Amino acid sequence: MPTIDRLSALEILDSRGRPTVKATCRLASGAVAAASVPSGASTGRAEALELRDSDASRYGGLGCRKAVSHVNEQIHTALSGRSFDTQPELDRALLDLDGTADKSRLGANALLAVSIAFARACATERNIPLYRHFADMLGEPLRTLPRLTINLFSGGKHAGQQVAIQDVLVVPASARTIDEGLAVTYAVYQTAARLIRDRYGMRALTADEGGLAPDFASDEAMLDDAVTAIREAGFEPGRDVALAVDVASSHFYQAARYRLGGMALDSAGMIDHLAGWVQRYPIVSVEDGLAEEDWPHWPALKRRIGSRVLVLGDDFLCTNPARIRRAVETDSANALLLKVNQIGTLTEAAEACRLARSAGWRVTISARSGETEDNWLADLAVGWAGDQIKIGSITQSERLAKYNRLLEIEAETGLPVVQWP
Ligand code: 2PG
Ligand code: MG
Repeated sequence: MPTIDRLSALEILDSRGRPTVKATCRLASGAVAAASVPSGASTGRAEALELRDSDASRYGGLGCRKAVSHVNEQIHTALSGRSFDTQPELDRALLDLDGTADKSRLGANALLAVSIAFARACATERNIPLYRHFADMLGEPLRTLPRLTINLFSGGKHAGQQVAIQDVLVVPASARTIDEGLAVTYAVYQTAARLIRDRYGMRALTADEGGLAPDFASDEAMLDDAVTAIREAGFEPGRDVALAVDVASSHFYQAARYRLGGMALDSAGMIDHLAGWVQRYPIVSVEDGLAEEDWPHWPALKRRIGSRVLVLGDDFLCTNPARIRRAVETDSANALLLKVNQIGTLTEAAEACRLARSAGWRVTISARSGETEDNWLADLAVGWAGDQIKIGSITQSERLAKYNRLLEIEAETGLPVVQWP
């Protein structure tokens, strides 16, 4: 039975140069492992609280020294010497110690770093790969590798709001392996970079997740350019390479209106607008098509486009079991975007995953816009049999750490990639 010998943490920097938490867990057996946690920019209001120092003189208040000291002091003191048979037992102890609904006392960043470091130390102790340990946690066999969804263009909060949509992603739909999917995406990305240079006279300047971010004239121009890049790279849009969009509409929803492209649409108008995109473009997934609090209209969105595309909830669901239950009951979506740091422990994220699956939904396992070089996300996506994985673009090391880990897992297991769409 894994017994905790020592828990410690360090403040490190993420891909935006902002502080985050890296925790290390040493077990009595001598097994030791570390894990670091990511951080979002376009966050949902129902997310667990990321504890920041709020000391304006240091990192603009974003320091994580308090969260780090909570691991080094309170969490270490409370948990060292104790044995935890399973991940839920460890996570239960963390939740009890924090005692708040939103993890605001110790910080979701502190709790999650410990939760994942413990999982990784247990995998080390069991002498198995992390993806297998994650699969055991869910009680599922290893089945598939996730289909890639890779950031090509960015707008919204990830690129200074030059257009409303936050991300346009390519889905290498006909690729049979991760390896092939990455090669296809490279071709599309390089073609898009050339197109941006010719059309916008711009070097390939990139947004937070490595997406290209020129001054698109409109959301439709962004989608048109994506289709052109797919075609000019030699692929058939929709058949070889499809598109996914993260509309992230909570971030342009004010006073019951969606403000995009000079329009102010009500919810029915926004649903019409999205249905038009789904008809005109080879889109297979629409994330946060409506705002996180626009509950009354999500069922209509699902009815309208749900037979053709994933109606995917990110800020809408926040990997929160209570919100997912409500969305299942009201038939408001057909897919969950799963980000463990939205909820704060592996056990609660696993419950979110189970709920989505038992409703027959698809699950997309996602990184955050602020990431570290840690690669546990790839193991999680395989272990929890994610249908899709969303890591960002293929140009920055904090993203490539995960893509490269997927390549390793593919070589090691030979598992097939999920057939989708
Ligand atoms: C999202 C994520 C990742 P962030 O909205 O899906 O793209 O962004 O981490 O900023 O919330
Ligand atoms: Mg999103």
